[in-house]
Amino acid sequence: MADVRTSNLPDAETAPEAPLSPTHMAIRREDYRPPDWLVPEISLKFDLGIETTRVRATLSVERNGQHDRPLNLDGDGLELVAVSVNGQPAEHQMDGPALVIDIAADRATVETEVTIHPSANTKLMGLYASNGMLCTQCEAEGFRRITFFPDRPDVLSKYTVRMEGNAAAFPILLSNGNRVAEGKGGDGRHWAEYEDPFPKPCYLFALVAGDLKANRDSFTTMSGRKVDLAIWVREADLPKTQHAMNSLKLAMAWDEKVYGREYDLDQFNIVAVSDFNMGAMENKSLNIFNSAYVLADQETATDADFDNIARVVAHEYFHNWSGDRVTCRDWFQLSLKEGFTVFRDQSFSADVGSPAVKRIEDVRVLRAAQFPEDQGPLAHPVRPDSYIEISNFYTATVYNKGAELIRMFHTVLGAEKFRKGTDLYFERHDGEAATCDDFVKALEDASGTDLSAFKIWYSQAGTPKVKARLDHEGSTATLHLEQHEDPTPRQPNKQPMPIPLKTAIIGEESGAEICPERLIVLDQPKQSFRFENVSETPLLSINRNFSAPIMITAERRPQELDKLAQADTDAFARYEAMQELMMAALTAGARGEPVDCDTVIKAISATLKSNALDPAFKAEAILVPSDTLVAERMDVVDPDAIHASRDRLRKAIADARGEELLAAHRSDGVSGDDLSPKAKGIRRLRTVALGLLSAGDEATAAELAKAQFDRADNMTDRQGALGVLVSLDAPQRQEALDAFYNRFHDDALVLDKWFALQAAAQRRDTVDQVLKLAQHPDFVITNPNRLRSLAGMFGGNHWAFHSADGRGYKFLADMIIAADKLNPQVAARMVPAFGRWRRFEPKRSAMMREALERIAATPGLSRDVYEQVSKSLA
Ligand code: 0A1
Ligand code: ZN
Repeated sequence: MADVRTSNLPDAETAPEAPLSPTHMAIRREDYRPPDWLVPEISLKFDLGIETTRVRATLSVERNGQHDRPLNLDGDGLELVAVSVNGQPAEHQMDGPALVIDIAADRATVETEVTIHPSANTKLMGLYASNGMLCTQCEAEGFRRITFFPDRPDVLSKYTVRMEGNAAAFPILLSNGNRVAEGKGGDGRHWAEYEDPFPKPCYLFALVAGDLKANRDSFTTMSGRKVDLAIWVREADLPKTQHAMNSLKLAMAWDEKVYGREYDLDQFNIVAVSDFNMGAMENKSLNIFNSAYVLADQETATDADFDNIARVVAHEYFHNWSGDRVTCRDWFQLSLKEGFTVFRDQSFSADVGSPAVKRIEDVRVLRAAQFPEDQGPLAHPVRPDSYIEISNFYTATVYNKGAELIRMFHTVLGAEKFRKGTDLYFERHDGEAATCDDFVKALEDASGTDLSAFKIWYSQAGTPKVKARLDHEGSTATLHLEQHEDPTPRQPNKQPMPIPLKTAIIGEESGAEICPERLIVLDQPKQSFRFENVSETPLLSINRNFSAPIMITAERRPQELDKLAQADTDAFARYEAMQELMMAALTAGARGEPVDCDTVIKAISATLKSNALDPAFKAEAILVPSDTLVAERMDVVDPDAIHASRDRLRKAIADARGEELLAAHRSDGVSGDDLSPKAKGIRRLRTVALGLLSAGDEATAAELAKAQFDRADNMTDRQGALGVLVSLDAPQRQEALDAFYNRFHDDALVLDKWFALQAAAQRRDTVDQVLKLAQHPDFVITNPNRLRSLAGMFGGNHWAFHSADGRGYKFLADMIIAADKLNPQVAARMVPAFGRWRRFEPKRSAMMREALERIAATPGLSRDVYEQVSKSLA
């Protein structure tokens, strides 16, 4: 480890940025300066209306340090009515959208009054209207769309909030903290006042006003305090809130047990809204959620939906400590709260479900979303060095790779020392805005371990590639490892990383762990490690449980992988062996080389027949890697060749092992309301087996799928069956789609599934279907969930999006351009589908580039989309 540098990569810092337009300037991490003025207290008064809302803000401001710079308050789209300082009308200037006030004294009271227009707010940032209610989204920079304020996370204030509005339109008025007063006004109006005792950055401010009903419950904390819990939804949705409530209580108990973290206020509210840019938001004591992560029942939500709700409810709750009590100094430190909180929610989901399956799912997400990001033009470190629009950095790198980084600390330190470290971190930085370095320092100080070498994971972008080879002589096996880091944008020269690899040796004959698992840390470009007492032919089991977020190529024969797939003592490594086996066949097929289907078929058959494996694991293990994952392994991507290779392998499996797949498909004995890991596993295997069967005899598979669809007493089976049917050419396809639509068209979240399933269909005419769906009366471009269901889902449908005639590219580019005029944040999140254009065969590569250029040339492009397209083209 001694050789690994942890400095900030000098060559990278001086490398040129993407070309920037003068209005779209980059913000740089190294330019951080503490705030000129602090705002210890703020009082907000809202006169609420859907069309127009009036906001009066009273800020107590304090000069921070010795300087004579004016008070600079961020604003965005605010109509200024009045400004005063210490009660007197004040001189002020506008610097672009910001309000600048010269203040002679070191302290002052500044009052502003503005009007804003929630119903015209299609960006869904700041205060906006959704389904007749008003709600806020302030992370990252939405508060400046509500009032003038130093909108940065290192300005922490105590909030008092008074809301007044029509009692019939807004019977429920909520904000952060405790409700301290309420009353009635004239003209059918009423008001409520809230105080939040914990100083917070403005991105955690929230307000909700609307006609909502609550599912109420309570939780008694470990010190015996009773917390009132409420989940607020429209009345008709109340029956769908119980799973979210159960998840919340589980998360509260888990954070006490595993991290010693207790909830700190008397109330905790969750509100579900149907128009929301992201998943959910951790506003102090008033979490606001995309309704997709709150509402569920057996009829309308799949097992995956239930799991996602538990995960997101826990994630937002965990932010109360990792995010709210300790927040980020600046947005470059975003992973301080997000990477850590994702690690916490992953650990929670593993503990309440099946740890092996959860790890497989997490790694699949990482590979499908983060690895491509890390190897493409939008690659950035977990702690980025610069950004144009911070919303573009809520990425898989900051969240999921950030979580892997925390996991590595956990692995290297062990659970006990890691916990000591987090205890110290929370104690040391409570009430502060901290940095990633502060986090590592707390882990180091509490554990007495030098972690400095690992800090390069924060600053160096790109996925390390490791080659592994195991030699065997006498009773010694030697593992030879080599690491390599490719250049990424603005980081042309890389340094070796410390890579913690959990490694064991399995005996080929005995199938036993002949050298028990040990943690080795590869921290040189090349290194060898010895294993003694090797008494039989050794098989290499490496990066067990995916201990490091890397790509590893181990020299292993198909027969070795087959053996490991059955015998490895680490469940994740068993899954990996199976995936490697399939991946080798798929990439060979895509390159037009001979394919060894037999070993794959044998391994799948053994997995299906095993009595030792549970159904959920079997389903994951036999799932053939997606086109997207295969494309990541190809030097030149030809989507048709990849798709054909995958179809051939699936067909070979279906033809050879139809009976076993049918048995797995038919295995039953669970009812739809059984949400145990076992029941979920049986349902998952049922549909995965059906999917494989559909690659064989289509007509039979269509019958089986339609039977599953018709018989289903739960959404998992129903959606699973429809997901298979949509890709088939059988009469049952349209029948099932129509039946689904007719039954669920009034339920927005289920209708999203109807759009998404068709956008994900593996068919030659998917582009045509998607174009038609974009004209469907139920397609609403202003609703982020609906837009993602159609356009976002289509962008991830590798074969269809990359259709050779370029119509997929045209469709998505048109959608991005149209959406950008309404909601830049959501539009920008669809750009990465074009990001890897350089890796495609020349015809598609040129068309993808043209699509990006056309978006770039659109007049009035938002900062969000501009940053993504200009970096993709650079
Ligand atoms: N902090 C939230 C994510 C989030 C970020 C931005 C948002 O507004 C557009 C909304 C939510 C989380 O990690 O849950
Ligand atoms: Zn988060």
